Amino acid sequence: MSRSTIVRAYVLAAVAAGLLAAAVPSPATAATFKSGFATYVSTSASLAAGTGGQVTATCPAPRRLSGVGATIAGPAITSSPSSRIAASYPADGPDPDIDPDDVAVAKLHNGHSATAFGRADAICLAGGAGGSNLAYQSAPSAFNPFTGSSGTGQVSTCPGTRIVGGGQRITGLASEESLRGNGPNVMSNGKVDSTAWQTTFNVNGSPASPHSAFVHGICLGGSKLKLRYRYATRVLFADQVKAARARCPGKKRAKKKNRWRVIGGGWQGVAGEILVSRPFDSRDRGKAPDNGWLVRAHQFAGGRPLALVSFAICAKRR
Ligand SMILES: [Ca+2]
Ligand SMILES: [Ca+2]
Repeated sequence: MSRSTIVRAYVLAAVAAGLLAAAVPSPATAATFKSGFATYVSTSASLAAGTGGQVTATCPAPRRLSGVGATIAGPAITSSPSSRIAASYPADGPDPDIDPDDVAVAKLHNGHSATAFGRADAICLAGGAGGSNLAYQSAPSAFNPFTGSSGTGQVSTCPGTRIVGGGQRITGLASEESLRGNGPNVMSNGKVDSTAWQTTFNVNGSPASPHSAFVHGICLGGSKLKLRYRYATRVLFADQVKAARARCPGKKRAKKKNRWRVIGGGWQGVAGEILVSRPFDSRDRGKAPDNGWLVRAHQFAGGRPLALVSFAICAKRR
C-alpha cells in the first residue's frame, strides 16, 4: 500500500554562507510508501545552478532509520563543471532523543549552469521489526580540516551485530567535496563484511573552508530479521554514466507478504563522481522502493575503466 503526502522539508544552504550562492530553500515534495516492516520516505527539492545544498528525509516517529539514500539528477553530465553527492549520512531530527536515527541527509553539489533535482531517501523500521534493535555508531574521520585530502576513508564497525547502513558526514563547502565510496566494507579476500561500513571521500587540494568528517555505521542486533547482502557490478569506461542495480532475492512481482525488502545499501569503486545511491522499485505491488539498491556514477573523461559495485542489504522477517 502506498500513500503520498506533501510535507514541508528543508533545503539548507551549504555551510559557510557567502562563499557560494545560497541554495534556495523551497517547499519540497515528499512521498511515503509503507511496505511490511519498512517505511520508505523520499524528499525531492530543486538545487539552483552552481550551488551546493542539503535535502533531508525524515522517518515517521517512532520508526527508526536503517538506510540512507542520496540522488542528484539534472542536465547531462560533463566532466567539468560537475555534479555529485558530496556526503550522505544519518542524522538526528525532531524526535526526542539525540541519536542520528530519524533523518537521512543528502549533501549535494550542482555544478551545472541549470537547475538540478536533489533527493534524499530514508528507510525506516518499525520498532517491533528490528527498529528498536538498531544502534548508531559514529567516529571522526582521521582528516586535517584545513587541507585537502584524496581518498580519505574510514570504517565504522558493529561489534557483535550486523551492518545495515551508514554514511559519511563532511562539513564545509559541498563544491569542494566528493564521496567516492559509501557501503559495506569489502574485505581483502573479496568477501562482503557484514559487520562494517566503509567510506572514502575527497576534499579539494586547497579548500576555501575547513572541513571535518565523521563516518557513520547503522547496526542491527536482535533476531527479528534475516539479512542478505547482495551486489551487482557495472564497468564504466572514460566519460560514461552508468547504473548498477543490486536486487533483493525474490521474483520481480512477488506478492508474498513475508518477502525480502531492501533496508539499506551503498556502493564502492567510484573514481569519478557518484550521482545516485538509493533504494529502487521494480514496479511490483504498492510501488514502494523496496526491491533493491540503485547506484549511478560518472567516470571522468580520460579516466581508467572502473568497476562500480552496488550493494543491497535485504531483510525478511524470521
Ligand atoms: Ca533522533
Ligand atoms: Ca516495490
